[in-house]
Amino acid sequence: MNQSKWILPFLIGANATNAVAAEKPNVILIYIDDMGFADLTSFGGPYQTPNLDKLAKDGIRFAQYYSACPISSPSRVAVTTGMYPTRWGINTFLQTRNGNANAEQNDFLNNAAPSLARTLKQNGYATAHFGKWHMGGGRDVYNAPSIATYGFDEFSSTYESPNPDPKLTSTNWIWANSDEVKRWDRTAYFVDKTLDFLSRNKGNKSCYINLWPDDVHTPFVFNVDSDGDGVGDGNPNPSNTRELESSFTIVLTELDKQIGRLIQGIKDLGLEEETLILFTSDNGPNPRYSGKRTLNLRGQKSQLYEGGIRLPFIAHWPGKIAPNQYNSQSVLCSVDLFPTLCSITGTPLPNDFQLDGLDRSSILLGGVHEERPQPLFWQFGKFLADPKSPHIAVRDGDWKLLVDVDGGRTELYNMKTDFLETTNVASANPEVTSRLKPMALQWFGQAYRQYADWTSDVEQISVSQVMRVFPNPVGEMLNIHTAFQTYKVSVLNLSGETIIPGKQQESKIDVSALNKGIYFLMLESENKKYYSKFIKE
Ligand SMILES: [Ca+2]
Ligand SMILES: [Ca+2]
Repeated sequence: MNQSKWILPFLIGANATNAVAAEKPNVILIYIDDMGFADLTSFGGPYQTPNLDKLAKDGIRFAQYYSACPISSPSRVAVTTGMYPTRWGINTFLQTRNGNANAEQNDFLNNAAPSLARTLKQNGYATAHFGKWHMGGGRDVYNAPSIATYGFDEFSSTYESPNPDPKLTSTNWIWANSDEVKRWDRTAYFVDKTLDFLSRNKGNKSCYINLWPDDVHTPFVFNVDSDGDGVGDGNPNPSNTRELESSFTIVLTELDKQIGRLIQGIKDLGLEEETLILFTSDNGPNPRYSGKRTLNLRGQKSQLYEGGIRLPFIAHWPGKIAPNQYNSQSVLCSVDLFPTLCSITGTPLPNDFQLDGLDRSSILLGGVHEERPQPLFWQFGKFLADPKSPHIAVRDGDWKLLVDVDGGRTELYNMKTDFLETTNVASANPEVTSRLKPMALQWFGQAYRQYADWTSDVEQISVSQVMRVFPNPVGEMLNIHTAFQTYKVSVLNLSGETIIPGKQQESKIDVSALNKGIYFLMLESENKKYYSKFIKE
């Protein structure tokens, strides 16, 4: 400290960078897919997760962290926007256009919504998304905006995104054994990209990175090792074994190993004390294996009972977060991460929308319990919700009330005395029920699709910065629109092989000779590559 004070006046440039790095930690948000509350040993479960348990031991664990929705797409929207996802017209998993219409939801997150990555980028962060996206793109949705337009400098994602990485997308589906990076190597691939991004920005810019693996979502695919020598044969386990608990534990072990490698890699880069790691899941488990993955919390993925939304949460930042902390009292929610991270990094909040989350930085960093000053709300799938749970929920203090959108199926539980939600005490507590039920329904009436049709008359940030492709689907001629001065656009097949090589600054590509099907466009500019998909009719 003293030393840098002495050096500062003479080396303003270099020290300005260091000072910024000291105030603004790298932030890595590890967002596991379908991980149950008790998948980690440190959260009471029966499985072995030594690396994740060390992460928990060296930081702080929370017992009452909630996802804003018990399923992928809206959960991810909540983290991205800091807002309840139903406001943006996303209430269940994004699927085909027809399926989305049936669920009364949009095909993708509006890129004019607040974005945590974009907001941090405006404060000088380098930003990257590595892993599953599922906020638009895939199936027959071809018009989802590029991940770049949400404020990410770099990205690599899967089929369920507007920018599928060809190495992960050899076919028109979420995974295939013909993918260059095998299903069981995906987490390693995303960890490699995370470490590479940190390494390239070290000493220059602080990083915000989404590390959003496909694990531990079904199918549980692993590299079969038939002779048991620790080296896989290169073949996936048979399809009828891909939901078994024995397969799940193999995938969980591999995930744990890769996160261990990430933490070691951050240490090796000398960035441990400059890096805040947040670890959690997007929604509860499936299958739940008789409650082993939820510590007997009721329900699972796709339900508003605790098993669907209460998830493991770890914050790790050596030197800033004291080790061995466990906070069982404070209620946190995924919508809090946006304002909390803005607070920690000294980043101004966007002022065009009111965020639903709260700045919980003091709890996150210090573990000091604070009551939540306002209730939390959930909505899941007005029409498609699993009938095992009502569609709307509210948590206010120790009380949690669930109710259907039509006012039916009212259930009340006390989270202090009955967090397993065994006994509905709605009729035994009429004054609580008559307060919370209208509150929940009123919230739903106000929030449901509130900004679903919102359009901005301000030019959307960087929509055209990377690439816009039209028409799509395409008959003969494809038009490219990009703000890059120098670029090259090639057409690749789904195996990533170039079939129409790019020419400099070409804005129209004749695709009349291509067979019907789905192809990638690859834009190369300033030593970066961006991918978009199009369909040839
Ligand atoms: Ca999920
Ligand atoms: Ca072997």
